[in-house]
Amino acid sequence: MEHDVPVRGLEKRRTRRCLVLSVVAVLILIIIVAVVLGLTLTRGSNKLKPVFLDRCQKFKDSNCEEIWDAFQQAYVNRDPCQVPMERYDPLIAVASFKPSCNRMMFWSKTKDVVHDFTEKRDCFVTLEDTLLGSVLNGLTWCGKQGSSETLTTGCPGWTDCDNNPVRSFWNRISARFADVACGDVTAMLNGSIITPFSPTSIFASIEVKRLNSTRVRNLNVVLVTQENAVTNCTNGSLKNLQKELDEGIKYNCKEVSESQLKDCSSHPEKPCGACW
Ligand SMILES: *[C@@H]1O[C@H](CO)[C@@H](O)[C@H](O)[C@H]1NC(C)=O
Ligand SMILES: *[C@@H]1O[C@H](CO)[C@@H](O)[C@H](O)[C@H]1NC(C)=O
Ligand SMILES: *[C@@H]1O[C@H](CO)[C@@H](O)[C@H](O)[C@H]1NC(C)=O
Ligand SMILES: *[C@H]1O[C@@H](CO)[C@H](O)[C@@H](O)[C@@H]1NC(C)=O
Repeated sequence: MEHDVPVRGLEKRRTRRCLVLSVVAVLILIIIVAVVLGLTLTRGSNKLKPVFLDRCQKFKDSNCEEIWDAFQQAYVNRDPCQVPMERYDPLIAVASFKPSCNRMMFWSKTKDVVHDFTEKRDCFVTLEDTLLGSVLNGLTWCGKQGSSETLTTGCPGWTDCDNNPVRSFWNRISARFADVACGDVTAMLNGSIITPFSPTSIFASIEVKRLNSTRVRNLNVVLVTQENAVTNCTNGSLKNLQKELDEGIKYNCKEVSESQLKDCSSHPEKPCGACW
C-alpha cells in the first residue's frame, strides 16, 4: 500500500501529459488547416496579378508594377457597381498608348473574324493588340468595400450594372484608342445582323464619336458578309454612322465575304490593304 500512492501519482501525471499532448496536437492541426486555408484563399483572391504581370512583361520597356498599381486603384475597396470609366484615367496616364496611324482596326460583332485576320496579317492593330487590351483580354475582376483584394469570381457581369469594373475598363480604353486614331481608320462590321452599326455597341456609343477630323482622314468600313448576309452597305444604320462622323472624315463601305478574308489571311505575302 505504501507504493500505491507514488504509482497512482505517476499514472495521474501520465494521464495529464497525455491530455496536454493531445491538446497540443489538436492545436497544431488547427493551425495547419488555418494556414493552408488562408494561403488558398489569398491565392484565390489574388489570381489576377500574376497573369497581369506575365502578359504585361511581353511588352518591352513597360513599367508593369506601376501599371498594375494604377489599374487596381480604379476598383479596389469599392462597390463593384460604382466604378465609372473615369476611375481608369490614372491607368491611361501611366500606360503608354502609341497610335499606329493607318493601321488602326475597330470592330463590332466580328470579334473572332477580326482577330483571326489581324493575327495572321500583321497589317492592322486592334484594341486587343495594345498593352492594356491584351493584358486584360478575357479576364474578369472586381473589388469590394472594406478590402484591398482583387477578386476574380462573384463579380458583376457586363450587363448587371453600368459602372462595373470590367465594362468601365473597356469603355475607357476604347475611348482612348479612338482619341489617338489617325490617318486611315478601318472598322470591321457584321453583315449577318440586322443592324451592323448598333447604337448600343462600344463602337457606336464611344469610339465613332471620338474620331477627330484633325487626325483621321478616312473611315473604311469592311462589312463582313457570309452566305446568310442579311444586309449590305446601303443599310440605314450605316447611313447613321456616316452622319455621326466628325465633318471632314471621309467614309466608305465595302462588302467583303468571310471566305475572301480567310483566303487573304492565308496569303500573308500579299500587300496589306489588297484584301478588299
Ligand atoms: C456576325 O454575327 C453572327 C450572329 O451573332 C455570328 O454568327 C457571325 O459569326 C458574325 N460574323 C462575323 C463575320 O463575325
Ligand atoms: C477635334 O479636336 C479639336 C482640337 O483638339 C477639338 O476642338 C474638337 O472638338 C474635336 N472634335 C471632336 C469631334 O472630338
Ligand atoms: C442591299 O439590300 C437591299 C435590301 O436590304 C436591297 O434592296 C439592295 O438591292 C441591296 N443592294 C445591293 C447592292 O446588293
Ligand atoms: C438596317 O438599318 C436599320 C436602321 O435604319 C434598320 O432598323 C434595319 O432594319 C436595317 N436592316 C435591314 C436588314 O434592312
